[in-house]
Amino acid sequence: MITLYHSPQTRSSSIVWLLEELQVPYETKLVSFRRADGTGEKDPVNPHPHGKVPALHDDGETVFESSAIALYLTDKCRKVRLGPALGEPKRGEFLSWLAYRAGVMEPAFMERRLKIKHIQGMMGWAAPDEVEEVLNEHLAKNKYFLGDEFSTVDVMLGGGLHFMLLFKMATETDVLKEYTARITARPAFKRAAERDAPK
Ligand SMILES: N[C@@H](CCC(=O)N[C@@H](CS)C(=O)NCC(=O)O)C(=O)O
Repeated sequence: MITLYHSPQTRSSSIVWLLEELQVPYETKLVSFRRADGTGEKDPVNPHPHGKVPALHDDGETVFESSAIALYLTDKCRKVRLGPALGEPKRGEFLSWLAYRAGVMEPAFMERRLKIKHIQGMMGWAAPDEVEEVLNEHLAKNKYFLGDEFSTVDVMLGGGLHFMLLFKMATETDVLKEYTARITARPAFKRAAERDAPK
């Protein structure tokens, strides 16, 4: 049984959405974590080395960090195809966009929110305006990140983008609005949101 260490309405919610898309049995273990407002604490049951969510246990394996968990699940649970397998066309593009959420998009928008000066050539990510340009340009030409095929990238990067727009960390454009409306209309997204809703 897949166990997701989870806290509602956090980055681990993307993994709940992914598990719903993949239609595999899973359980969630709700854990506490250190919040930005100073409340909460690391939960000793959470296997993430920094006590962050998400983390996952499956079949004797521990996986932490959203991108790693997303790739692990997409590769392992292939009853539903959510991206090209190793050796298939577009695998490189799939991996690149999958890494882009935690490696480029999140730090860029966080840099903007915290008013950190971007130093070209030093930061490991691109400046927020440039990230927005790339995302808008790509999604203006493609229904989903991989073209016509919905994939894990839309759950992870698209879901992250949806969150950034909701919290005004990214600039709303018609292209991004239409794209995020398209992906959040999916039944699996709605099931995950219902599961996460405050009771
Ligand atoms: N790089 C991690 C980020 C995970 C993360 O920071 N999650 C937040 C909740 S949304 C957290 O657990 N924060 C607690 C902390 O920073 O100690 C990933 O992509 O999975």
